[in-house]
Amino acid sequence: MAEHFHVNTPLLECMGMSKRLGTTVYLKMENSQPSGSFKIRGIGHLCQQLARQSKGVVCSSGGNAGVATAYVARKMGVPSTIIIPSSSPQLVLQRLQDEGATVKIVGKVWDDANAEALRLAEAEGLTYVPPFDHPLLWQGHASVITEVAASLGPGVKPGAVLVSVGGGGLLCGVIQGLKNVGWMDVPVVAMETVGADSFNAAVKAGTLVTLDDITSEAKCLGAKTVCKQAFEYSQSSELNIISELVTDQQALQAVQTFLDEERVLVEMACGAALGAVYSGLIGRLQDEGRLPTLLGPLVVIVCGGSSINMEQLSSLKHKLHI
Ligand code: PLV
Repeated sequence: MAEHFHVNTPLLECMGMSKRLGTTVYLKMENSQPSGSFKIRGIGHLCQQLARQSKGVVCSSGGNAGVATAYVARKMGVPSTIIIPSSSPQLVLQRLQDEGATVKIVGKVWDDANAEALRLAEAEGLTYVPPFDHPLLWQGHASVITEVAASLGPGVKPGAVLVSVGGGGLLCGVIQGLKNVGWMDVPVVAMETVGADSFNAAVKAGTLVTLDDITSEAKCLGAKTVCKQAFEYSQSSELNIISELVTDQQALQAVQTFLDEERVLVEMACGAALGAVYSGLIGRLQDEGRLPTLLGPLVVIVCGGSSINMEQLSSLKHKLHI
């Protein structure tokens, strides 16, 4: 059996973003993972640990955790059931079915689908694969930073790392990775969209917050409550996590600019992180002194995502009046 399911992704210098910021920007191309997103790192690791003897796995997902689970399960020869909410686009359903998964559509947002996944795991004795809240996921995701360190080479340290936050699994993995390579002092800019902002709401409130609803079109960022570990990291005086938001329009504009300039199509969940550069937010944070002068290159985790194609992009543009 494979040691792991993810690939070592390229770290590419991004001329367009570097020009905008006046500092070197590197893109960690997680969109080029076999499942189309970083999720395969953590989910591959978790399934290796927990699902070897399993009679089946069940995952609740906005889309990408499901695709990663279905991919890993197929490679392991284990049946998979993926529960997605009705807000996930049709193309994800197709992608999951192509991976051989049994797909159920339950509820309106991820939290609804998750309740069903937990019920099914219990009732049918399936291994539950959480999309973002598990230490094994974070351990798996941490490899993204180990790879960045290896690519940058000795003596080069990022000035900051830019990530999108949904349930906070990627953020926890990135922090774990920064700890592993001795980069705990590197600031992390944690991006969400307005309307899928459970991390930002928790940071502002000083306690975990459950949103009433997910009103953003970045459905893969749509966990109503961020995981506890992500919130706890935000409270740690040893870490510098800057929580910021972009609008849906800014996230979608970022997806378009990225497609135009880098010729890569990613979903809005990823557009949230890209939007921090393209909307001028990073520059503004620096001007305001909230982001320290970057002492090294900015590393953007291009988390990717499969919930996008040209038709979906047009439909989102129409919906968001762009
Ligand atoms: N998406 C999860 C949770 O959805 C999922 O089920 O796929 N970028 C992309 C492309 C994503 O798909 C996700 C998470 C994130 C970023 C955020 O990662 P997280 O949840 O670990 O913070 C509800």
